[in-house]
Amino acid sequence: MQVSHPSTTQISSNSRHMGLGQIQSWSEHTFGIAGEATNGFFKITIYNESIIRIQVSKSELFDSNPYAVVVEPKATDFKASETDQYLIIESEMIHLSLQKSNSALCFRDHKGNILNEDDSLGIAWIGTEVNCYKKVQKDEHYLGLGEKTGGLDRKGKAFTNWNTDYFGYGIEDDPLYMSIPFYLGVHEGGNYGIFFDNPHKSVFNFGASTNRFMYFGAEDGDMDYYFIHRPTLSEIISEYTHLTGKMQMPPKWALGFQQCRYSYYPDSEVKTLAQTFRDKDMPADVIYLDIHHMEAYKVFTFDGEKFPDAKSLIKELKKKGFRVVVIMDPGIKAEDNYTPYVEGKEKGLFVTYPDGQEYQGQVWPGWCAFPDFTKEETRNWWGEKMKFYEDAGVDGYWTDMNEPASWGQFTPNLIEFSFEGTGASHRKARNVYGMQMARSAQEGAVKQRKKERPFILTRSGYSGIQRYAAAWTGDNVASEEHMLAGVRLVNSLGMSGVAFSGFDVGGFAGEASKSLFARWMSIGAFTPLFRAHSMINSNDAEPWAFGEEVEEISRNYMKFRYGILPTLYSKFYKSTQDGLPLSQSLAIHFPLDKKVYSSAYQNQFIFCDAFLVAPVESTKEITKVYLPEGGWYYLYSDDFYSGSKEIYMDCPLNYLPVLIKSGSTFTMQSPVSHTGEKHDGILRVHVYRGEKGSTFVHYEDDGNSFDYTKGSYFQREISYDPDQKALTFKQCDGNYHSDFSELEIFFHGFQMDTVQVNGKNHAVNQQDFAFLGKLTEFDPLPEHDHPYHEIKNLKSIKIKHDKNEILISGLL
Ligand code: MIG
Repeated sequence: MQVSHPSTTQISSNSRHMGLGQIQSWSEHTFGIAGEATNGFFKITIYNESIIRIQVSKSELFDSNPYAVVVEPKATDFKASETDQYLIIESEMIHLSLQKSNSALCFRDHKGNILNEDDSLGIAWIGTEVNCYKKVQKDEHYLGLGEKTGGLDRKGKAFTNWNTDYFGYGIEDDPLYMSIPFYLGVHEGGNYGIFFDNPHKSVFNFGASTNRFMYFGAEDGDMDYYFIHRPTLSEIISEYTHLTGKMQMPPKWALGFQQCRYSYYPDSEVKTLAQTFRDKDMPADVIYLDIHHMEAYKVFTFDGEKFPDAKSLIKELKKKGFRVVVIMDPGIKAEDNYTPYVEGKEKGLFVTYPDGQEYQGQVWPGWCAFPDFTKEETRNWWGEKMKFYEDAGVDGYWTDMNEPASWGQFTPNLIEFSFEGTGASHRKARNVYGMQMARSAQEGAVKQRKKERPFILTRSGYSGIQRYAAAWTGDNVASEEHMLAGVRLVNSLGMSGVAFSGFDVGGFAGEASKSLFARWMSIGAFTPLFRAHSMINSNDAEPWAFGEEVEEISRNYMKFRYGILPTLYSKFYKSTQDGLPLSQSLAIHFPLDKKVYSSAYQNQFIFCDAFLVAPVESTKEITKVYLPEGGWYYLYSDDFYSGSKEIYMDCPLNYLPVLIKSGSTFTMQSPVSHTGEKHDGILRVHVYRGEKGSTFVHYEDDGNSFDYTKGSYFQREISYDPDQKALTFKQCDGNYHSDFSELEIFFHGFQMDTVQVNGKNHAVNQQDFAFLGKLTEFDPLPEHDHPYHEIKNLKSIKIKHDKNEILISGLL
């Protein structure tokens, strides 16, 4: 067969559209098909019944990214065939056709519904740039794409993936710190996900400046994407994390409240800070040391004056139940007698110009060399250097500036990275750099300490970052709109595999008003990462710095957060298994419900599968809330609303609108001042009457070690079945002895006076109950109106908790 290849000179000099062209030949390989078209090569690989990988390259040697995908294709039944016009490849879930004349792809579900199809322009190049043009399906919505600003629905907008340090970004600005080239498509024909695994600078255009198509593409490299189809978005997100990995179980303390500031120093200030949390009865677990902990901003040092004895300081903080997280920036001061610099230089671990000269950029310490984290040797070396912090007792690491950032914010593209030995320029390596730094921090901490789980928080990242670190959304601004934008960012990150994320509560740049801070704290309590932070030279921004009202509101929500620790911990564990986020945009559950995308409701989300949170500006006293189908209980009073409607709801500053999904269950514990403190041994189980039931998987382990991976955990299903009118605690799994010896079960929305526990009658108690404390009635009158809600006559029982099955029936 005659195949004509354009010469390389022609390609590089011709900056015009060139399609993949006509299919010339094809053949089957173990996991799919591969072949040649007029202008390039293609390979289609069935990863499993719901994932198909599409690769198109100008070279027979496809260029794949070694960093994101962690699984190999698994042997899956598929059928490849050919008609006059098409090549067809089918798995159980996906039917894919490839039009021979122009190589355009069309993905259908097994019923024949079109899920996603190429425009006739298909996959094509413009010089080195490669793009894939897709038809927009009727009423299609686009979701996800990780840390992207803007609305929940990405339609009509274009986004760039190029990790960028963006201080005080606006709520429509792009790009930010992290790149996750994965989006979800939703329309009547079905749901799908596309993960474009090309780390070069890439673009996703969902219809900006064009009404013909949507497209995604990159400056260089291959067209290499994974098409994922399952019926629900949850399953698609799960499959995406099957490809790119799941978060590891964080230490329990990382779920507590975290206090940061740029920067707390000297040591006496840090001690006072810790003591103030305890004195004020505000639970907290983590204190951060920002860049002032270092001597002249040199990583792996403590400033001798500000922190003369970091080890003793950390020891003292630990006694109070605090953990310490230190910041690490990648830049290493280029200074001849500074050991990390000398070593890195000697071992050739730094990024260089193509002629071998060390690359330097300016950051806090002055001119710096940059460790090449795309090289295993560098990652290991950095991990060993962390011994400095490990010896001082540091518990967690915060990898900042890892885009990488430097003054001037414009790294020259020619500098060279190892890219696991294959070599790559900055164009290809930038977007994965931060992720490899976070990886190095995680692996380093695990290697050093062996027994304790580390916590890593990163600013930059790429697809798969969830395996190594939690993420925060960088330098946000103290404004109402930023608070809400942060919720969307977290929800979007969640749809993109990053389950553990948060924003700087209170806003990093600028000054939060009293009400803004209070509202932000209440939203933060329902965010996977609950961390307050603020900028250098800004006013104090601890939860007590805004006056008594704000302090009381903050305390209430901090305590509620600690109350739901058993739920949080269980749901974090669940996420390590299924990859699903803790904060779930309503769109995940109701993708075809247009209301979910409206500007009024796009910020709403479901937290821990039970709490419907409707974030709202602190300046509002009343807000509209959208209640999706089902029934909903107002958290604070148990007032019941039937769903599929919009309601007006009061949102006084002391009550963030939160509703509980009928039929759901969550668990709580007694108040503690930090996650390591012993609770009273009673697991409070809150069950909400509903037409549909649910299963809550309760999970416990020691909270800190890796023993759970060897069976030392306690897990059991708690199932509420409205048809059987029963709540069942299934036989427990695992050999960890539960921390809870008793169960107190609260029945919300139920009427009975007696239940049967394992067949025996058991009287039901009844008392008024409040999730949040009553606010002091300050004199003179407070600035805001503070109503007080209680749940009247809440029914409950108390019983023993052990490993055996418990059946509670007669729930009416
Ligand atoms: O150039 O370490 O986003 O959280 O406090 C600023 C100082 C560097 C940026 C981070 C911010 C941190 C700050 N860092």
